Amino acid sequence: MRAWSSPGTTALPGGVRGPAVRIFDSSSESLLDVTPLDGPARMYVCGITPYDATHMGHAATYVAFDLLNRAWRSAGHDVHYVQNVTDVDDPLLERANANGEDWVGLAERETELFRTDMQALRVLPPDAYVGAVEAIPLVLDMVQQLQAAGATYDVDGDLYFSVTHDPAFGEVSRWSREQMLRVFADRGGDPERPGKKDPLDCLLWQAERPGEPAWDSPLGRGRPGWHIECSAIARDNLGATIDVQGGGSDLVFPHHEMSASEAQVADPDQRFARAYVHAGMVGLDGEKMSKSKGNLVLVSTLRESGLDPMVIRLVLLGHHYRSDWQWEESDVSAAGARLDKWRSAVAKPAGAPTEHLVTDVLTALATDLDAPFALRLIDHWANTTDFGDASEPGAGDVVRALVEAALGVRL
Ligand code: 5CA
Ligand code: ZN
Repeated sequence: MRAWSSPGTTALPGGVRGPAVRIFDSSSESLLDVTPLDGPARMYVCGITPYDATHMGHAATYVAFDLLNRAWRSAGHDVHYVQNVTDVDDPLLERANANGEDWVGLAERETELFRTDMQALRVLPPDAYVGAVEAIPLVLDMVQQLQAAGATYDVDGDLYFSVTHDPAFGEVSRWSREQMLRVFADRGGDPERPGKKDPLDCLLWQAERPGEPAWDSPLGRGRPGWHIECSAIARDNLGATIDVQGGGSDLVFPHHEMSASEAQVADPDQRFARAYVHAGMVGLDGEKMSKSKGNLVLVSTLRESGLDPMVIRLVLLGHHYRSDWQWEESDVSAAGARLDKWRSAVAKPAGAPTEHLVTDVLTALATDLDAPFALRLIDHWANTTDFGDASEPGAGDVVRALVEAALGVRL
């Protein structure tokens, strides 16, 4: 499907390059150098299930991976970025039913709103934006490979993936079996279903249910399971091994564990991703912000209230991407004041020296995307420009280009 328009990529001032990018990998619990081994950096980030509008949690996650995209580009790499849209799945069908509307119409409307939100936030679009429905042929190909590998079985017409088939199962999350079992049912799994070989096995293809959409296939009429959607789209667009598999930390298990496992059984000896990267959860009033709980602060509502999207982006960048944090109204006024201060400082004919600033900002971002530190460095530059040494003519242009290229904030 169509992605959104690119805000354009700005060159770094003076042709500087950022350092090699290091990022925290949940699987090894360590900082990994994710310099691409050959060709472009390959990144897959799990996209939305379009049954409700983009909230601050989604926005924080996509802005986090936008920083990674920009850090790789700053280091001189091309980036091949792929994102999915889960445009057929239980929560979407349930919401469409509850609204009394067509599920296709609901998915199209919310996906379009998401595109508009991402564009407003100046998030670089993926090179391939792929819906689950359009990926059905890819899913079917991959399921057939898993069948050939002997890793599938049938329960009353539904096809399951057998997790015990993968010796590396568990290595993404490193969770104990008890931890996995505790959350599986809440996160789309069906541990209690009779006839399963292992409670943790997951659906690959679900036979048609009355009143639900279904597609003809060699596996019978039905629809794809969730995890296989992402492994099939990633493999098809990016190859057997990608550099980064990304999403929010709620996807560590089962989603990223299962999709990696399926991919690794289909392509034995190939690790699905070099790094599994997870953004923290954004909450409101002490609870995770989620469409199912309904405690949402929506990007679109804030935009409609007239708030500059760059203020929203600065609120998000003010929190380290890996931390869990709560949305606070007071962050908005602080980010607004920061944006005004930066805008007035870059507009001056001369400003504080920028040589170290440029390297320090790029280094902060290349070191596990430390945006909060990068913001403080720019604050310091703006303060010095206002009250200290404003000896560099044209410094504002350098900082404007830096902030736009590395942080995605247009001043
Ligand atoms: N379609 C699947 C992924 S294949 C899905 O999880 N969709 S979603 O709409 O529920 O979430 C979209 C992205 O936002 C995911 O990466 C998810 O991890 C992230 N996300 C959801 N809620 C939050 C939150 N409260 N804070 C931060 N990120 C969140
Ligand atoms: Zn996914």
